[in-house]
Amino acid sequence: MKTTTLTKIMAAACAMTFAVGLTACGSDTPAPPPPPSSDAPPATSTGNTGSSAMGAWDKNGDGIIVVGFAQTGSESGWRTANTQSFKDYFIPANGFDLKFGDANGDDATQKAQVRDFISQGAEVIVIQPLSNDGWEPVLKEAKDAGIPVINSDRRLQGLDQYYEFFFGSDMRGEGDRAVAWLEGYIAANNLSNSDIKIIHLQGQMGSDAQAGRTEGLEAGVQKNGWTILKQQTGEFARDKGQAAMAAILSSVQPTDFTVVWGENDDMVYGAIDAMTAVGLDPKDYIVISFDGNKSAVQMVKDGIIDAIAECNPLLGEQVGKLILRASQGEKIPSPTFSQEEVIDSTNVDAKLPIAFGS
Ligand code: GYE
Repeated sequence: MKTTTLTKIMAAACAMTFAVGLTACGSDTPAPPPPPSSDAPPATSTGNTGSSAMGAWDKNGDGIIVVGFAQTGSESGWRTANTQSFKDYFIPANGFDLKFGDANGDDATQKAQVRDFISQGAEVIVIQPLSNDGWEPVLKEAKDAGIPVINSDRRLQGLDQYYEFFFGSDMRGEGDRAVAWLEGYIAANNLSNSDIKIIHLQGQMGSDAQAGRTEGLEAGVQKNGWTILKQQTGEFARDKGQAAMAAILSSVQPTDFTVVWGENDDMVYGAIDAMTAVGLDPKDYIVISFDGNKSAVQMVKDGIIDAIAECNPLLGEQVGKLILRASQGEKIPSPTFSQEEVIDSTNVDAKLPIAFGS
């Protein structure tokens, strides 16, 4: 059991009395907090419909809405599942023609692709931004061209006036839920806040997904007196997570840290690779991840990962249906967040069969 093995790590670094307290631990699985929901007012109709059956956003009235989709790249399992969900739903049979923009992890490329969508006359643009920075001029251009913009996945903070609605995850909520899980774990296992020493692998800097999850952790650290021992980005990718963790492990002792907080599953896989490469057993540490790919959920089942703050990538159909409603003149509540919770040993059997990806 995790807390027994964790005892070994802590016992080497902490006072004997504390180690004895750990050995006497009980359940390690607090209940997750309730999921978040939209903080926006209920939908109302503006009565604004176009001539096409597809509504006002089908400007040329041919029954198909041309959607420019600005995707970040293919950095993670989450991203692969997310891309597929858009390609599956945004098809002519559902009234869509999807123009796919792959930014390949580059901010400037992504903004250039959105400008191309504008100049090529896309009827709607969906933006899943790499980062939060520098979007205002591009969004103004779309507005001036009369092209509705939808923001999904990572929220463009502070730019709500430029998009029709946001649909995706509450990233700060995910960070807060992971913190609440760790607080519960500490209480259930009679751990001490002073022994929570964290290696923090951050996602792509400047993205809402990184910022929200990091802010949640930093608020938890501040509130509880935990320590962040090392903080480094792995850009949401397995190889970069592995490299970041390997570099960190070359400068810390195995007993210096007790927690690995990785801001997505892929970086956590990389961190685990780096740990095992130097003979560390991830089961001896508290490992917290984000997303919930099937392999990661299996690792919760196997006791390797302790908790995953869920993040739903399957946004394509939901975004598509909201676009159709908005095109018929309905005001879509914004922001609208996916319902998400924490996966741990208490609910892993229910979560494993429905987990996304591989
Ligand atoms: O957590 C990560 C991906 O924006 C929610 O991006 C998304 C994040 C996700 O690369 O795996």
